[in-house]
Amino acid sequence: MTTATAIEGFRYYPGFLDAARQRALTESVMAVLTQAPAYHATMPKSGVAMSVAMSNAGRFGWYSDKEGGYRYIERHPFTGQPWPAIPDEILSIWDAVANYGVAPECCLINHYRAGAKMGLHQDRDEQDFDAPVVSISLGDTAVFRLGGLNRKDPTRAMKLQSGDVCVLGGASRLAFHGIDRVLSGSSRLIPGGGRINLTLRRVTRP
Ligand code: MD6
Ligand code: FE
Repeated sequence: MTTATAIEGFRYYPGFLDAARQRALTESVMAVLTQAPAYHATMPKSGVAMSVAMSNAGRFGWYSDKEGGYRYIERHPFTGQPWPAIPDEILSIWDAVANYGVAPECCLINHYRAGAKMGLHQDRDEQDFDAPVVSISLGDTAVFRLGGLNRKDPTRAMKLQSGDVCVLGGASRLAFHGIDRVLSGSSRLIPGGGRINLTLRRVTRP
């Protein structure tokens, strides 16, 4: 049996946000989603819709569709409006854990309803891999899978609960990762149920 060794630069902060901060954060995310409604991006070439609903805050938003592929765009693809600003309480989490001198430019909001998951992938649509990606979990518990720099490398599964924060920096910045499944009904935080994951990113080089 092989065990994946912990990859350099990956940090996990279980229970980083207490219940009150989780509620406050959820309210600000819901306010962003009112301005910038979540949508189902489609995969390049196949055009198959992703099971996770997405939206963004910040100067740039991550998006994908059949023709254009994976990319960052400065306006909501359907409303045409600029993305809402990243709420201050989200920026303060970056300040606390990113160890990177400049503010993030994108907060990708991933909303998992029953049955949604995310295949193993690398986050490599950014120009700046020196900046980490900071992930914040809210709502239902997820089974997160973290591998290495090659798709075939051994992986390990870990549960991400509401209030957990993790950082993919250093060598782990380009590690393969995904969400195997979400444990439906494990939390009552998100209105209507499910899980919300926020990832904070730099898109351009400072
Ligand atoms: C999720 N997370 O937790 C998916 N990406 O729903 C990610 O894809 C991710 O957790 C980059 C860095 C950390 C992550
Ligand atoms: Fe990712």
